[in-house]
Amino acid sequence: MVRFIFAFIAAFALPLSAVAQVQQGAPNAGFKPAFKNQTRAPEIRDGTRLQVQQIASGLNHPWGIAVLPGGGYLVTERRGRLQHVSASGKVTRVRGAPRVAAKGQGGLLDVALADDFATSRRVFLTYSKPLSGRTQATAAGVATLSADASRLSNFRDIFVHTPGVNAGIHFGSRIVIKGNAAFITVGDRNQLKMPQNLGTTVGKVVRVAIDGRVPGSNPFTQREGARPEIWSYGHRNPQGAALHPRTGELWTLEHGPKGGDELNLISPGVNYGWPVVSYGIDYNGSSVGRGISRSGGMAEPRYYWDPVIAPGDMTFYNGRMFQGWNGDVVAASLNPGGIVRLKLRGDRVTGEARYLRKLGRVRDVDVDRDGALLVITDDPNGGLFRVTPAGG
Ligand SMILES: [Ca+2]
Ligand SMILES: [Ca+2]
Repeated sequence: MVRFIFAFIAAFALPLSAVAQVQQGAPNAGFKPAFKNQTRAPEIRDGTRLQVQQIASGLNHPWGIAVLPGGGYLVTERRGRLQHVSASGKVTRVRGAPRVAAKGQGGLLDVALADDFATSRRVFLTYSKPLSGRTQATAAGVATLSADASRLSNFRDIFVHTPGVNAGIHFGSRIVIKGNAAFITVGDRNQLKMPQNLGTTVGKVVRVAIDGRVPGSNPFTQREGARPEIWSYGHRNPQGAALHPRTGELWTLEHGPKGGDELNLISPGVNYGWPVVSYGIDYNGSSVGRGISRSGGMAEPRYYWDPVIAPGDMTFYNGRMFQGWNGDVVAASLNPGGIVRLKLRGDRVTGEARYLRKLGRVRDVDVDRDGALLVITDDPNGGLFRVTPAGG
């Protein structure tokens, strides 16, 4: 009888511990986390199963989605086209987008609507802007969308990173609108000295007013030699950003090197550490800088992945369709692909789950008007998909 009980416990206990974390590869860097559940949090096991419906195909490396309040979507294609996708999936080009430097990871990148879009029809785009001397910069601009969604008019920049850099990678480039302010994430453009240098807007999160002026309340407006647009610094390649629906806080997702993708809670004036600290290692296997993951005065990521998820954009689920998901982070993954869900308690992660890896490289994720999830896939024949709970 005793032997039977032990056998029963062993049989029961082993699978439970084996599924405690999301299945993933061995760590690349293997740093010790700074606090419990900073990485490899327990797997969320609430039985959610998902189904996928394709709305549109033939999108060329789509990068950003915006959900139109009257139905339909705007989708950027990296090569430089803005597309309107109707609710039934008809794709038509929107004229009037800016000329882009479609090189490497650069091109037409994010799209967002003004909070008062229903009346103003204002649309924001981010892109890699061609500058003189073969350099480019992450830029953001605003334009007005025609009533029939066929045309943007009066496009003008509200932010251009400085100085221009000749590099085809790490543009960052999410834009998040909060009333009269725009937060724009700017990657390091492969310039390792810039993220810690307050004299440049490369490797930063910036905040500008939606008309392009710099708010006097930004953290470095009084600091001599600092760019006044800077909101936070020490970023590598933040390609995800969203406002928490309850607290209004800005959260970002950032590509690390090999290992060390980060979820950050952004506070003004704070240093997020790149390239001084990282939970990853260089692609060639050597350490980043001095090979340390933390240092005084540099903010810890709220969560990190090692091996990486290669994050695209993120959203906070806020809807009625997915029971138990409200307030959860939903992140796009380019590699291994699909979507990643994180459950939060305050600013700590308590659980992780992954879904839809079969979709491959997901660049953006959003919530549709009825609470369905929307994803776009990064592919020459990319798709726009609606994701809903399976069964019921
Ligand atoms: Ca960091
Ligand atoms: Ca998005």
